[in-house]
Amino acid sequence: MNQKNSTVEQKIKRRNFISFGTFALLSAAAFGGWKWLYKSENEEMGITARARLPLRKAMNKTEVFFRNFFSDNNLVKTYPKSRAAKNVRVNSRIGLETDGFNPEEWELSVVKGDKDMLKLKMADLKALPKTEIIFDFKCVEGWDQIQHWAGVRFIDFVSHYHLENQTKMQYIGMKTPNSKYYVGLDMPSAMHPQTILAYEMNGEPLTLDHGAPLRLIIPVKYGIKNLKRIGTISFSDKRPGDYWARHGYDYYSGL
Ligand SMILES: Nc1nc2c(c(=O)[nH]1)N[C@H]1C(S)=C(S)[C@@H](COP(=O)(O)O)O[C@H]1N2
Ligand SMILES: [Mo]
Repeated sequence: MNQKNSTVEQKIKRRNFISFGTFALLSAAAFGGWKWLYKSENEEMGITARARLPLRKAMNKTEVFFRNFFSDNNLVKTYPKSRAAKNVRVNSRIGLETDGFNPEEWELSVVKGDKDMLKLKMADLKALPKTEIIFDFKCVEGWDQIQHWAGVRFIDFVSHYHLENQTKMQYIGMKTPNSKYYVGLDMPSAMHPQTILAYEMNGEPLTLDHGAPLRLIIPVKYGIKNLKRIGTISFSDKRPGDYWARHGYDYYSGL
């Protein structure tokens, strides 16, 4: 072997040593990081699916970033009526079981405080200003459709019933009359000017499949948060339970 070749060989050996060393170091760091994450505490149970606390913290940071980025004044894109689907998709029907539910006897319960409950009938809601919206409804399962809904804007509802103290809280919870489907909403999204308590679709009263007599239309969120057949609305500073968040979906579920 001549002089030249052996220096080349030495160089290769050194390179191999360096790259193996780097690999070993990085592996150790990755393993350490994994162990740290694995050993760290779980977030508080019961509200969302379980995640290690540091991960939950990171997720909350991203959520706050997007919340600020898409803040209140940003409106969701709307469309002309002619673009609205005639055959509106029905997705899922949790909490819409026919267990003795009678839309004629339906009332909306609004929990204002411990012993303070509003009970409203359809006529009360219809007496408020009606707003319509045509927008692209998006389901996390991967479909979307331009749909036409109408009802009372949540902010109009709040000011008419003087719910200012309640809406100073951080969250709203809504559930079906049988409590089988329920959603938690951050207050800014609920108070977004395009959020509607809807009683009409394509100019007609809602059908049972679409959430008659009253459903939530919240265009800044994915379909999962658009609760059909609202029974109760309540307010809190703690995150209310959320059906799909409990099954591992993102609690915020914003677009
Ligand atoms: N009560 C109730 N509301 C619900 C659901 C449900 O299963 N039960 N599914 C949600 C989901 S995942 C979507 S995409 C929309 C679908 O609304 P649609 O059936 O009117 O298209 O309703 C939401 N609201
Ligand atoms: Mo959905």
